[in-house]
Formats: sequence, structure tokens, C-alpha cells
Amino acid sequence: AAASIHLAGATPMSFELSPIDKAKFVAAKQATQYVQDGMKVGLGTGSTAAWLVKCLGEMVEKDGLKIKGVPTSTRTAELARDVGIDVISLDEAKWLDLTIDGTDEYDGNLNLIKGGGGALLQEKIVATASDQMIVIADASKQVETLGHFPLPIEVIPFGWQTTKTLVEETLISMDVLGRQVSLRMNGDAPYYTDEGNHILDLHLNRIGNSRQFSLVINQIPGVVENGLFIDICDIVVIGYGDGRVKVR
Ligand code: ABF
Repeated sequence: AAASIHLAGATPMSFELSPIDKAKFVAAKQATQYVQDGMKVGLGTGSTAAWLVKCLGEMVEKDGLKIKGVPTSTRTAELARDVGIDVISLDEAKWLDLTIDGTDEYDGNLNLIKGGGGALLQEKIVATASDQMIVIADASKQVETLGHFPLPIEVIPFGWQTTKTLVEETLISMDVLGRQVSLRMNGDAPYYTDEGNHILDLHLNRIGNSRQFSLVINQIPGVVENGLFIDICDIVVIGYGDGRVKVR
């Protein structure tokens, strides 16, 4: 399982990948086929999206691909610049041709849970501002029903404990089975998103009606956004550890 990629101006390297990294890499590589000269492309966050950014960087350097990239996090912005992608803001781009991002879960309707990496707010804004959203994932991200992965919701720091209580009461009123809500931590301190907010992780096990759930959660004062991506993703490119790729 050797992969070859040209990283950040260094000489091309060949290296062995673990099956999970190989799966992420081949999904990312396959998704680059949707990227064409002149496109404005939303660049996702996470380890799978990082492969995509590296692959696109290689195409920019080696093949002269001309794209503008709109990153979904400071981490991705840094990586994109490092590999030579022309980075612009969403306000400069206004509208995007395509966004390619990873996910934490996807179901049979291509609805998603995202935000395990903490970038769900920018990811959702950027994906929504795109003509097309492509998700790249290894096969372990596929689920029958969303919710096994804890659902992240971004909340403003002001009164976050009150917001948490309101979220818990909402879970009870919606008859959701799993009701544990935890503040995401970064060591001993609360985690801060790029927007200066906190994240509550909702351990639900199963989200029956994800569309309804997303609407109700976003009504709670203090909640900025949740990690359910409903009707946003158009295509999922699934990579496997043996190098196979499937498109849904
Ligand atoms: C982003 O990165 C997030 O929305 C999701 O939480 C995470 C997936 O990370 P990885 O590709 O490392 O599994 O796409």
C-alpha cells in the first residue's frame, strides 16, 4: 500500500500507509477528479480532508491546476497555504463551485454528522454556499441511522450551562433515548472553536428524525449550529483499505 505524494515543496515521497490512511487517501485522490481549472473550492477539515488538500496542492504545483480554495478552519487554511493553494475567504469567493470535506457519519440518504473535529460551523456555511458538496470517507463512517457518533453542537460561551440545561430539557421533551450532554474539553479547559465558541457533544445513540431534530436544537437560544448536515451532501466517495473506491 505505497502512496506517492509531493508535500509542501519537498521532493516527492513514497511511503507505506496503514489501511485506514490508505482508505482516506484513495477517497481524497478520487475526489480530486471533480476539481477543474478555475473552480472555487471549499476545503474541509480533518485527517481525510487533509489528504485532499495535499493532493490538490500537488496538482497545483505539478500540473498547474488553477483553483481558489476557501478553507473551513484555521488548520486547513495553514495546510492549504503550505502546499501552494491560493487561499481566499468565503466573502471574497461569495459562491463556490464545490466543497470537499470529511465526515463523522453518513447514512443511506447522504445525511451526515460532522463536527468531531470542531469545525462544523464554518464547514456548514461553506458547504451550503457551494453548488455541490462531496464527502470523502473511509467505509467505517457509514451508518444505518445517524447518532452513534456524539452530535456536536456549537454554543456561545455566554451562559453555556443554561444552554446545556435547555438542550437536556429538549432531549427529554423529544423522547430521545441517549441524553448525556458533555462540554468538549481541551485538557483542563473548555474547547474553543475558531469562532470563539464552545461545543456540547450530545450522546444520543440514535437520531430518529434528524431533520426535525436539527430544526428543534437550532431554536434554542445560545445554540449557534449543530453538526447534522441534512440535504447538503450530493456525493460520498468511500475509500477502502485495499485501495478500492466506491461512489454513492
Ligand atoms: C471534518 O473532520 C469534520 O466535520 C469531521 O468531524 C472530521 C472527520 O475527520 P476525519 O476525516 O479525520 O475522520 O470533516
